[in-house]
Amino acid sequence: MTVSVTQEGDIACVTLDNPPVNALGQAQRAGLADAVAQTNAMLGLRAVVLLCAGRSFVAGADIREFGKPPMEPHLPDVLAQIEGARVPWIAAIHGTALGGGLELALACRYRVALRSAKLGLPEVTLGLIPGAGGTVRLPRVIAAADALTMVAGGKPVGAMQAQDMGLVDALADADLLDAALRFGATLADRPDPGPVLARPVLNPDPAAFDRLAAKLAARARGRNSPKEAIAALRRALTLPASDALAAERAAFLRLRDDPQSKALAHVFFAERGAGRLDRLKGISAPAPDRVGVVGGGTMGAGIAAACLLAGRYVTLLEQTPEAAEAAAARVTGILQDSLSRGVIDTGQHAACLNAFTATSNAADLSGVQLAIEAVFEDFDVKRAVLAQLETVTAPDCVLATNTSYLDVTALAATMADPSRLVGLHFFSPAHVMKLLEIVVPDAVSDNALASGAALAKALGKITVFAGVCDGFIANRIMSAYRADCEYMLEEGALPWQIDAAMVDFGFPMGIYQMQDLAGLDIAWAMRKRRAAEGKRPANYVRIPDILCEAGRFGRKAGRGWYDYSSGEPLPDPEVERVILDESTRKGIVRQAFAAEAIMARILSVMQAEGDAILREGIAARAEDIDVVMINAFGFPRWTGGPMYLRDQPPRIASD
Ligand code: 3H9
Repeated sequence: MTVSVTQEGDIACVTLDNPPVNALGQAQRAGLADAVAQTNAMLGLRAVVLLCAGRSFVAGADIREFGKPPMEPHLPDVLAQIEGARVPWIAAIHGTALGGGLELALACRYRVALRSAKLGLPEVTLGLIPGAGGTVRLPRVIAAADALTMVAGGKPVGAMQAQDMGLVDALADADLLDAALRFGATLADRPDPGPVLARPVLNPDPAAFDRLAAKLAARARGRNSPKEAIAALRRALTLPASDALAAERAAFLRLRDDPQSKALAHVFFAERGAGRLDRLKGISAPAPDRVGVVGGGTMGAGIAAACLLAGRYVTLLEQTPEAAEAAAARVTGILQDSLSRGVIDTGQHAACLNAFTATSNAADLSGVQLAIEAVFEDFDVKRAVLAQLETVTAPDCVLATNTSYLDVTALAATMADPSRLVGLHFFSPAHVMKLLEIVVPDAVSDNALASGAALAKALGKITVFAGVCDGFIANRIMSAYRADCEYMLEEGALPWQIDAAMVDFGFPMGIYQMQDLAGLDIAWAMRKRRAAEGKRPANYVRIPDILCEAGRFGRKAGRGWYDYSSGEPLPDPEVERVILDESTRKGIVRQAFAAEAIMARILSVMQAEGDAILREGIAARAEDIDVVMINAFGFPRWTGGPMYLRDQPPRIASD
């Protein structure tokens, strides 16, 4: 039974129960339609409260049904029945009311929400627009501009903001059902606002709407759905409600078959599947509460801040009191910034500060349950830190290395107990970037792996398990396509042409601007180390070394692949001359590269490296590689990722 009806005095309670997030599939739609018929037939009712069992209100239509033929009853019809019910329905919202879930709540006459609840229409993030009246009902409940932001931006709002907007009629602190029943008892004293669809749209200021629409459309870049969402909102403001509803439904059904929405659904499920590892089935570990971080540079401070923001106690170890103080300043700077940007409130900020200790005394790590080293990327340095950690922490404390490239199995082999070591590869800035690669060395215990995974979940990271190899998944693929881009430079392309091709494809920035932002000197130092170890390939490209020798370390130096003297990245004739000279020196006849040819090459290198990674068992599934490339390097999400894209018909990268 997914929908049940009970009675509390003169109020009926309709409870939807479809774990884990009450997604609306055919059975739930049918159950709701039955509940409308049943409650319509009940005598002496004042109202109906609609609530959900489990951790959340409705998270939307069941995305798993999208690839299948539509099944009756359709959601718009069920919502019309709720809106036209004999007595008003009150949605009682906890957790999240998203997509079809918020549309369901909008078909109710009133909405009561727990303070912690979130409400939103995130369909654009799935390449869709609302398909059950969301674009038509929302601007009849909140101001048109707010509705546009929610529909075309896709970001949910908190219940308190929703109340300010007029989307929520009452807030509850704890007992939601009780609050909804009490709200129901007051209905006789309130003027009836009538069914939402019968109300006029709110504040349809066309000029303000157009300005906001232009801003949101610019942000959409290659994605089709935000532009469709804007068009749907525009129709809702100008057409009769019934016409706008019909047009919204037609657009929703069209977009549901659009390659972008199929790709985005692939990513949605891939991100949720990536954090699963067969060997951990049935094994769970509590997320460590007390975390140690060794090294307080940019990465270590970011990791410490990420842990604090996720409610952990953090002890950060540096080599000297001065270094500990500098690291503490970095961490508190991040926390202050999080406070200023509204990521945390003053209470949470104070709690983070209380939970944080920076020290130069290794013994202070004795009580931590998991310690992450984020020290200089050098095998011997990391080996020494791990040896120290083994002596100062308890034997059951999990140890983690944040190395980007080093052999984690070899590092573990230097330890007294190699089963304690797991790789936790964060991306910088660690408190912002969603991706975390969990690197699985040969000797790691299930418990250490499960603890690392539990910490990642507590930090809200998208996790992907990776085997041990040079660069794991993300950096290995990046190294491969970066190398090929350098060959393209020698063969005839220029950095700004390669960057433009990548941006046109949908990347937020090209590989050369990205390198300039990160700084060219770290990779240069690594190349020199590898050369000293005799690891220089025969067809080595010298161009980046020549730039570094000239002090062109990127944005921070004002010069790198680009010239930043004006503040903006500008193509630089000096860089072009270095590239042309190198082509001449190697006897390469330069040829022009079209943007499509550049992208085709980059994609084929990514896919070939991805295939090698799968063959070697470094990644378990092709979709794990998609998840990594999207979240580490901004590979355009709406294409589904490089591995997914390869199996699709061409031309889905842009509209
Ligand atoms: C829509 O509503 C269209 C309508 O306008 C029109 C209709 C006509 N369907 O994320 P989690 C699964 S479009 C099916 O790990 P969390 C998810 O796969 C939809 N399954 O938990 C996972 O399964 P598993 C608009 C869904 O607590 C499990 O639930 N709605 C759906 O971190 C737990 O998910 C959205 O875009 C679904 N709609 O986050 C919201 N949602 O355990 C999409 C979740 O087998 N959902 N699952 O891996 C979310 O954003 C997050 O899941 C949510 C919970 C915030 C709700």
